[in-house]
Amino acid sequence: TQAPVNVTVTGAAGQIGYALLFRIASGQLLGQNTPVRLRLLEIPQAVKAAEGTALELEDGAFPLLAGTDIFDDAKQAFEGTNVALLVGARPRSKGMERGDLLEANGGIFKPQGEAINAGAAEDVKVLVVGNPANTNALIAQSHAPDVPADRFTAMTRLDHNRALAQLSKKLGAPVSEIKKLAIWGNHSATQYPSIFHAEVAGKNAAEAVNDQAWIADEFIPTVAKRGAAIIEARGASSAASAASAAIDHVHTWVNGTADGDWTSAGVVSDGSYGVPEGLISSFPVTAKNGKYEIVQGLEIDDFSRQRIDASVQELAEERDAVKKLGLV
Ligand code: NAX
Repeated sequence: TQAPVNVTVTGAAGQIGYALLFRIASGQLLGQNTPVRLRLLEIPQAVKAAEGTALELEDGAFPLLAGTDIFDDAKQAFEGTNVALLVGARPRSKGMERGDLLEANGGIFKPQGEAINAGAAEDVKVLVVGNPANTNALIAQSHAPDVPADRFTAMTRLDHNRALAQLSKKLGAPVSEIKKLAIWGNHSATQYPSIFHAEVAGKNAAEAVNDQAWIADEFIPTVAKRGAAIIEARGASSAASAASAAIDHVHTWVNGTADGDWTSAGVVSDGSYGVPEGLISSFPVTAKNGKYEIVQGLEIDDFSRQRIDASVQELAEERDAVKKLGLV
């Protein structure tokens, strides 16, 4: 049998962690033939709660779970890791300025990047979920000079899935028939979910919708502000849907996208579509042989251009802010 794959999850005692760990243990991250060993990272105050979750993982008697170890030290948690899910982050508290938020997260993602650089496995794949996800990923990546930059990604798959669901409802078509949706830019309210290249049962989705006002005034804001709507309704931020999207992101990365389809992920820009090189921005991406690649050669209309530029501008500002703080 195959040796277990090491999966590190940070923020393991948080609400996304709680939804995520059981799905990893059940084989949904890497498949039913791949045993996993979980390495949980938490801050010292939350280690006890993580230990409680580890007891429950044991009680799941998952055939693929080779064991669970808990750490409060990043160097140890990322030792030998093959898949790193960076979920734990510093949330924005009342009255906190963006600079303070970026600085607090720099204090988390810089040492984690260094720890990945020092000890992760050769084939490590990193997904940053903790917000601000794109810029946290950039901070971690810039402190891991020995790891290929394309191993660092940020999660926009939840936005992608939200967009799929909204379009599916609008057209009365199952999500399985929708292809080539794309989230562009930052995982924030400026993100641009685009249906202009999307296909529904083989037809162009924007033509099938045939309602520009719905796209501009309903679809885009509903997807971009869905996180706030969940908080409003549930009294807590998205957790199970975020965990589900993290599973999808890694599963696709490892297993590839279907022919004739793509997905969305925050990846290091190579300058494609005018997105400055080095920024971690969401793009339409395909996955093949364990690599995400930006879909090339798409025509970008004026409506899309403006929205992509606005979100990328925000990413550039976040990068400049963390640069000033000496974090990248
Ligand atoms: P919780 O506050 O429930 O859990 C976060 C956990 O991280 C806590 O247990 C905390 O102790 C831990 N933590 C803090 N600093 C740490 C460190 N240095 N090392 C290890 N663990 C640390 O938050 P939760 O709801 O689970 O959300 C986690 C993150 O995901 C947040 O930043 C949130 O904003 C972000 N999200 C990102 C999404 C995306 O699509 N990219 C969507 C969902 C979610 O909002």
